[in-house]
Amino acid sequence: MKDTFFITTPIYYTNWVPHIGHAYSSILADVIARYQKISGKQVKFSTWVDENSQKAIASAEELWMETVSYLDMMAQKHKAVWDWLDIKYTDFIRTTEPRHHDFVREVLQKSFDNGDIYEWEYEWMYCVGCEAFKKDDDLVYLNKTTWATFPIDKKVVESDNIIKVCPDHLKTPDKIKEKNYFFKLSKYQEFLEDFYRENPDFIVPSERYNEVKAFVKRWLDDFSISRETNKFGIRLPFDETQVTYVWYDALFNYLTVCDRPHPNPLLTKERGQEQNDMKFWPANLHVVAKDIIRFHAIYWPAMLESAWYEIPKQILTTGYLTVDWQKISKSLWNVIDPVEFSEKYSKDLLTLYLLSSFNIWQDWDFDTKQAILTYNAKLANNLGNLVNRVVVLSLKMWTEWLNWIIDEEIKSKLDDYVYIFNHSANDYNLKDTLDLSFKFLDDLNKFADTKQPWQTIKEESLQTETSDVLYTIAEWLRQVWLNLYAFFPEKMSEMFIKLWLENYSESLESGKLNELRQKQEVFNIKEKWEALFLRIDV
Ligand code: ME8
Repeated sequence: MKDTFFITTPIYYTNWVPHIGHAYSSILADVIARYQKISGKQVKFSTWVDENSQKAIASAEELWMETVSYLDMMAQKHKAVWDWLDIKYTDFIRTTEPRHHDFVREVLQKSFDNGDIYEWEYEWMYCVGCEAFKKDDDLVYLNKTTWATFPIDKKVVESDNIIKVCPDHLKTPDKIKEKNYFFKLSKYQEFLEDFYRENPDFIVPSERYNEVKAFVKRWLDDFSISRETNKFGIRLPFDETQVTYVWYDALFNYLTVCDRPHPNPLLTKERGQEQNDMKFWPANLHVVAKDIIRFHAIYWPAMLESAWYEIPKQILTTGYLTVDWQKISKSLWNVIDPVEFSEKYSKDLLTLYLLSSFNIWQDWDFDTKQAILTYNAKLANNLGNLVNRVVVLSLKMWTEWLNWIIDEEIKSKLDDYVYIFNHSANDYNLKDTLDLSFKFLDDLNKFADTKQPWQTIKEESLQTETSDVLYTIAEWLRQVWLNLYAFFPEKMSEMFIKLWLENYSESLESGKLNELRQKQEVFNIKEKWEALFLRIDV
């Protein structure tokens, strides 16, 4: 039986189609899932849409559409983006599906029976943009003349011109006074602190973990898990007049996809799923950005503990992308569509830029010119040139390479490379794996410069030496391609075929990365190749 690996992306809101920020999380998760799969794990990868939100209802109203028709349309639009970008999810979920409603009602009932949910009438503020409750501390002042914001200060007097707003959406939260049900988060404070202590790698990177720990240490308020006035959503099983708070329902999507596989048997069969996928729980990895870390790192473990489920192993938290240094937003007209972008420049360019140009903990301003330069330097030049060199020279040698030897010094570098690559990939440190691979290719380019096979090839007496050098380069390239397959599967498959390694993609897809790494291959280059990564003009 293969080891299992379960990875998730957030389920995205459908008030708009996914932009480059959403694509960042999905591409990151996709590469990790692919790497785990080629390394031999049985992978489950879930994604799709969070539909019981007020934002989506408001968007439907703006378009004069029925909520349900709007949601159907948007769910398809989202799916089309991920399919176009070749995100190889194995599971997809809409939170309006009956299987999710049933499951959420079941877990709510469990927590209610445990005494973790109670009724309370209260007055609070709610930001629809965040789909979250707000306290004064969470808000900032906005000067409506200058649009400048500044921290809440007791000395400032609110006026028509100076108002309190949510710092992310610059809107005054709605004031709500109603009867709600609350989850006893405060009861779980000690549990969470113990859990964090015992699981020092629960959140990566550690900067984000420290923020979460500091937050929990201060004070945890119980939070509202239902709304009286909303009509759309999942009804509470113990009070049908109330609808479940969108975050309480959304987080459980990760478990619904395990406990209740997709209802369409055709899809389930196609994706090789079984009736119940609970063997994948607890999830190995949730990929999220920093905006929703508190929901995943604080609410979620407590909600799981309350309903007697194990807690996921790790949360990988990215920074936030901006465009022109502004929050990505349709009202600012700075939304970059990942499909349009990839159609214009290639998906490989997008993947390379998002995963190699900055560290996961960093916020980053998306820069198209920089993305092109990175692609030209790394894929078109560094990798492309080396491939070209080895192909042109091999053609001149008119010989098949059998059992050629690898240069000893290079051999030890190769072993180090593969070892560290694995280590970084298993730590989900994709920037390191790419940096390492391109550094390795640099070294190989230098090796070629030193050995000058294009000179030695002219000497009959140096034939063996020349073919050894070429074999070394080809073998080294083969190793890099194996590692880069998870990032650029289509192009790497083409490369394998050109080296006459016909069955490679199939073997990788069935988890044979390590076996292929150990193989001794005979290369046989018979024809000139077109460049696979064409340079792009800036
Ligand atoms: O929060 N930079 O959905 P959402 C980086 N439905 N990542 C970004 C980003 C940006 N500018 N913009 C979006 C929700 N993301 C909830 C999630 S999960 C149980 C429920 C990515 O549509 C990133 O992963 O607002 C972020 O956490 C997520 O999209 C927020 O997506």
